[in-house]
Amino acid sequence: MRTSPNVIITGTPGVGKTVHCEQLAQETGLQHLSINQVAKDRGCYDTYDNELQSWVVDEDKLLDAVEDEVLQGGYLIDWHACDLFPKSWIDLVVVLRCSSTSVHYDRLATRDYNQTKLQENLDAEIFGILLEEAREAFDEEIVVELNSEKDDDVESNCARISSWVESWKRDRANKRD
Ligand code: DAT
Repeated sequence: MRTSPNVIITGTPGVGKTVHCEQLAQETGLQHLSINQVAKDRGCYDTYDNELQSWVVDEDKLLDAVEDEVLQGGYLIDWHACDLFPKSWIDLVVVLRCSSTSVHYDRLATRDYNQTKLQENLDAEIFGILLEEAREAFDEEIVVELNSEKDDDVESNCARISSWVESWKRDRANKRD
């Protein structure tokens, strides 16, 4: 049984997954598992999508690559998709949102994205695609939507997630006693 939870931090590119995970790793001691990095380091890429300027991940390879670690518990899983992870691995799914399209645009404009990729990401955020995917893949009570527009949001979101992690650990410890 895990003694530390696994938390998915998901959302459209540019919503703030990396900044949240870095701060949360410090606050909670959970480990930041950047799936982009894992896929790159462990050769989980399949093909390259020229139009979207991105590598397509082989999901089976990726799950095999992280399974042993994630099953130990204590990971912040940082990726734009969440519905591939088995339900039994995951204790909380945080979907970050950027409710201002102009703020989101400004963040993505600093990246080297072509017009198709930029627009696709802005649209995905406007339509809440990743929130919908998370709600379809996991039980509704473990899916939390949090806004990430200002610095203050990062602080309050991380405080909220950290306190959830602490109470999850306390509950688990009590169950073991
Ligand atoms: P992601 O990992 O989801 O692609 P990121 O963490 O790299 O996103 O954030 C993209 C940029 O936006 C980065 O410069 C940090 C900034 N940012 C994200 N969330 C923010 C927030 N709530 N307040 C201020 N800046 C934020």
